[in-house]
Amino acid sequence: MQPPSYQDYVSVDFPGAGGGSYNNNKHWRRQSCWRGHLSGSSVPIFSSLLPLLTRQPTFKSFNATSISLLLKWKQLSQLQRSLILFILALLFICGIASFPTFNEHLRGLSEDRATNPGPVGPELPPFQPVHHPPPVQLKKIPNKRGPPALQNRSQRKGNTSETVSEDTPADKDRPKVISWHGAVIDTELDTEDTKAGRNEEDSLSNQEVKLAKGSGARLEAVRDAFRHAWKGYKDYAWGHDELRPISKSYSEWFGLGLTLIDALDTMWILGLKDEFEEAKAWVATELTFNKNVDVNLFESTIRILGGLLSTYHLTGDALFLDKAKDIGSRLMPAFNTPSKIPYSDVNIGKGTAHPPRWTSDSTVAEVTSIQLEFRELSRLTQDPQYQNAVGEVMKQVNKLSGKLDGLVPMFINTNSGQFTHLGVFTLGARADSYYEYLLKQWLQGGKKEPQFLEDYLQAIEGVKKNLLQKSSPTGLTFVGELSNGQFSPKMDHLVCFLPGTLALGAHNGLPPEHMDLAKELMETCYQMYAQMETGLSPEIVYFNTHQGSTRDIDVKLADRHNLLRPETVESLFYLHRLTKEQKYRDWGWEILQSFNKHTKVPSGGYTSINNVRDPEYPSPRDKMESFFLGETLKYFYLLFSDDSSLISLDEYVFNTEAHPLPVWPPSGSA
Ligand code: DMJ
Repeated sequence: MQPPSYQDYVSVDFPGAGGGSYNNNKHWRRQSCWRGHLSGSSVPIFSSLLPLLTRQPTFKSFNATSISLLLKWKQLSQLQRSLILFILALLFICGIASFPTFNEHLRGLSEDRATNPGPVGPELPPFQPVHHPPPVQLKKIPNKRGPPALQNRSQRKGNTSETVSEDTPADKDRPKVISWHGAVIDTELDTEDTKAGRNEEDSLSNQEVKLAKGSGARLEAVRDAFRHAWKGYKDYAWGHDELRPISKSYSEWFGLGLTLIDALDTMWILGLKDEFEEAKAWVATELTFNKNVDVNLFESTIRILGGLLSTYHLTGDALFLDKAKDIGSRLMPAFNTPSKIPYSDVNIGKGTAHPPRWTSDSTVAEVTSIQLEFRELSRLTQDPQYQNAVGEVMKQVNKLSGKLDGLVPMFINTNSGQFTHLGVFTLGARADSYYEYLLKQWLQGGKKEPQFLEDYLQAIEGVKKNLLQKSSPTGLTFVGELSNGQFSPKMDHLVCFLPGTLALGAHNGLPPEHMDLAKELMETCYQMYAQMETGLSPEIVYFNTHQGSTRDIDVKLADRHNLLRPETVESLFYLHRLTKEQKYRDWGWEILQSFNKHTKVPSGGYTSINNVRDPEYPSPRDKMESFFLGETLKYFYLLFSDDSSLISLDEYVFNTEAHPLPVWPPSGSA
């Protein structure tokens, strides 16, 4: 369907649980919502006006009450009457002008999926859904919604280039460099994939093109998606933090080229040499951290420090290590707090740090999910200050009271070092990657730090005991939340990292039941996509648990957005890599096609959307998050690759932004 000719955004801040307006998981972000969906202030006015709009006065009911009203009216002064008439006239005009918005709100509430004319008000240029000719392909995939079409993109000009030379590793601790060849070799064909028969790809040499063709159409589809996303970034946001693909502009968060840095190792892994070289040139000549800018410690650690470290490991290029050292040392002032629990924000130019304006709390996930990166920085630089700082945080959190069976609250105070807002437990926003990093620190260090394992195992038991339930009617296993003893069947999409983490633990010798649970939760996360009309998951779902429910999953109006998040694809990658079950790939393939169908912007880039329940008009938010390139597309590629030595799970741990860091070799070995 055609989008509305113009759109009207209303920005609303949603207050977080006890933490001021810190919101959107780990981001301080305002959420743009469609007026009529969320802007509640207009609703009461229109509700009261509705009778006036829908009913005609009838003189039949001109009864005693009406007469007494008339008498009262006559008792009013001229001024009072004029005022009342003026207000009524004003309400009437507002009502007429806003009736379409109110009408849309009602339609949203009743889950009516009829064509949506959209709200009014000029702002952004219209979102044009990509035209989808018939699929290239491939075997039919079972899909309740019917298989969405894969876009048949125009073939690219042959522009072969020589194989990149690998820098000699300068650091003996650095594990093997993953070459372009390593990146594109797939030993077996994906049996489901037919060869796309494309022309030579612009980023690969002849030899590599052969290899790329042999690696299957699904891998090609991921490369195409990446190139399309990159085109938008390059054309409209080059060197800036995030692409705004609808308005063909960009947004700045830290002003550090966030998308470009987050995407570096993805380009390397996907074998996109030309794109990588261009981005590397920008890092070499343009990227500077000597800037008077406040950055979020967690976000810049996982995306920038993590991205630079992993690119260094994959390429062996010292440029990336130098940049990693620079940003790493500039982030250190965050740890200068009374408790040594770091502040959320650092000014990397001035060397000052501070908590958010409204609180001295930090988020538990944020202070406990920077460890892999700083530990690795210490190992590479042989400077223990980084590891010591993040290790101290883990030591303190390990001993704190306020946990429930290994589950942690969501906030921690930077003055006292104690948990705050006690009694609320979630595996979603503000706590999620605490659990992920317990397991991964244990793996990164070669399984020599038993405290991490102990805490992880205890926490998983805590999840099973307190947060795990089954939905009705079909019995999907889900992870809910607990608030002062009260269970809520709410699950963030963010929780979908958990199946992958559980599977990784089971692969490393933890109880096999962890793998069983991983599989059950994987099915649930997949259903969060499959049961939506666009085939894309909302940000948050609620599961029905009472007998007699007709559907398992409910979505609130405010939670219908999809930010192109990676967690489900990430877990599909782990589950497939570790079980080899084909269904995980097929689920991923469905999801990729849904992204292509509903979030791809014709002029380049992908956009997050407001409404996963409206396939006709999913309502673009005009933002491509850096993690779409850093994580989502990378995990898609690894999911479809048959080469399990491509970022071997025995040699690397992925940080929470999908940047692979090496498992440390036993001391003494190279
Ligand atoms: C990413 O920045 C990371 O994966 C983080 O752990 C969670 N939020 C986003 C992706 O959803």
